[in-house]
Amino acid sequence: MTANPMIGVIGAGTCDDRVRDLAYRVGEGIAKAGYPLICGGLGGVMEAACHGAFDAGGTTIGILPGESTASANRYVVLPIATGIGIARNVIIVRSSRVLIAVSGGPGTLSEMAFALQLGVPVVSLESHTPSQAITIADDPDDAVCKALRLAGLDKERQMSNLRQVGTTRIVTVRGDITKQATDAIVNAANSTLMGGGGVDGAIHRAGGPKILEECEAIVEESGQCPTGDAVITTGGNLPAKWVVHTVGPIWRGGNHDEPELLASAYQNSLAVARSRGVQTISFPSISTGAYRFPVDKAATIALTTVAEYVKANPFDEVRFVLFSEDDLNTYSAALANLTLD
Ligand code: AR6
Repeated sequence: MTANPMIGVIGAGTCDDRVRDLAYRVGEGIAKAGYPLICGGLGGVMEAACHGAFDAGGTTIGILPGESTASANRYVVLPIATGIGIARNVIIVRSSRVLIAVSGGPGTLSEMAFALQLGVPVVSLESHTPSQAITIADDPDDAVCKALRLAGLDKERQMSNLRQVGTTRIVTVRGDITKQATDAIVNAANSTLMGGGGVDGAIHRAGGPKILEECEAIVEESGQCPTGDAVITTGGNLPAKWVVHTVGPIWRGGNHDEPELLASAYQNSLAVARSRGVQTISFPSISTGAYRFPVDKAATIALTTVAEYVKANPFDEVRFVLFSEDDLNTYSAALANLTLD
């Protein structure tokens, strides 16, 4: 086994939407666990896995045949000549601590056999695999978890940025919320709903004027949004279909119902998102910027409230998108410490 913490992903160049979705989620899972991903091929599984990792803020290396120009700006590409597929496979297998096979034909099979020969463990999402490979059909999250465990990487990094509550994944990532391709993202707005600085400004800038127009219509019809409440607009030009606008409390020492109001901002955001059929949603760290709520207290309230809510009202994923490394560490520690019964 190599000392490298890189995770290899292999699979077919030509594949259907189902396989592409599996590959995307494998890439995403690897990035969220904090590991770099290396994969190769022509489009298909490689593209989807790289995009999944890229969207989750991870590092990816795609090894492409010479002529391919596929999305080269989204990840590091090592172009090598077509026709030396074997060399490509050697690079991937040799660079990987563990290999995940998504789906493929004879080429993928021979890569798996080669990896196993070298002592690199293999987790496969399809059933036609060498007998020493671990087979996990159709469950990319489980495949990533098993792969990390097989490679001994889960002990190094405790997976503290992912917890499963019933059928809901709660994750913490570092990134920019305007780039998240979840069904909805949440805006830390103010009661006027007319935009502002921080994450509010970033969302209106990236989403375009349509979001403000919808906010104006809401205020005209129902008035301003009270602290702890939430409303919803479409996502304008954002990758997310919806934007939930919620108003967190301003920190005034902690004795002015700040914890209850913050919890209520999270609950009402989830409720209004559910009313539109949202299955995946990204939150920023509400109230901890301009509104000065201490981030460690806010993280515990946010995660406890969300975990409690999704027990009765599941989502596919609730993602916390933290802007700084410090905030990510604070939220990840709170997530790891969360008591779930
Ligand atoms: N993606 C993710 N997080 C971000 C981003 C981003 N693009 N930009 C900033 N953050 P704040 P609040 C983080 O001040 O405390 C506005 O003017 C930021 O680092 O945006 O609820 C509103 O109009 C911090 O950790 O929200 C209100 O008047 C977190 O998002 C007021 O600020 C929240 O910081 C709301 O204040």
